[in-house]
Amino acid sequence: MLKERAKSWRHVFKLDPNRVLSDRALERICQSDTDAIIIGGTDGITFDNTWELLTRVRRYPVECVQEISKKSAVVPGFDGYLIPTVLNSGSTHWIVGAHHEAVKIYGSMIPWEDVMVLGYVVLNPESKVARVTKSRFPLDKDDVTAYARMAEYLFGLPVLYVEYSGTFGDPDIVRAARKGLAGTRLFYGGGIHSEESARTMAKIADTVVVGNLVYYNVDAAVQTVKWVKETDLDVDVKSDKGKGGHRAS
Ligand code: 1GP
Repeated sequence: MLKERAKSWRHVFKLDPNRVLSDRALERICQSDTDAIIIGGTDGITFDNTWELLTRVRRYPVECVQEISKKSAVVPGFDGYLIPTVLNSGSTHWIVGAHHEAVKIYGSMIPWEDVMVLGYVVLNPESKVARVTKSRFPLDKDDVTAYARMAEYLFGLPVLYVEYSGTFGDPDIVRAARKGLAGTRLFYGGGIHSEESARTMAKIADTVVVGNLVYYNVDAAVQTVKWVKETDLDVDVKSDKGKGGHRAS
């Protein structure tokens, strides 16, 4: 089950099929000891460029999953499929609409045990994903804790994804997300570019996602694996279970 395997993800890379990455850089990313590679992006994603990147990643023994952003680009042969739902989207399309269209057509063929839903809270208003999904702002700490509790207790989602895509987030906001979670995993993504940024979010989130850095500083990107994995979750960060550190392994 993908949901079970994802419980051991501490660090993942997200690769964009619409961006250029040399063979040497890809090799270093795939052999970095990251826990998984997510292939996906917001625009320019096609069946062909996704297939091509999957084929290149398949030379290495790393788990590789697709994050689906449109149904025409779904490629068979991944180890699993991540389905985003944007909790603060202003458009039902990005909450349940696209999902309904896809399941209506492909529902009988979907390998459900290899599918996992990610409950996104998009927090960078300047990001492409915020514009495309018509995400609603502003969100304060209480808003984010509420989304976390909804993900956990109302919708039973396996993952809450705090998405700052393209910019480093506010650790207090990420802590507010953590506060609302007990068993749902917390993914953090956005602007990880240095040892300090990697370690800061690794103390708060169960899984740290590194994207953009791969494309402008592959040396630092590879190092983030070590920085994240060496860092323990901060047990003093409040969660609904009243303790931290229980979800990292
Ligand atoms: C994007 O959360 C990921 O979906 C990672 O963000 O590209 O800013 O690292 P960055």
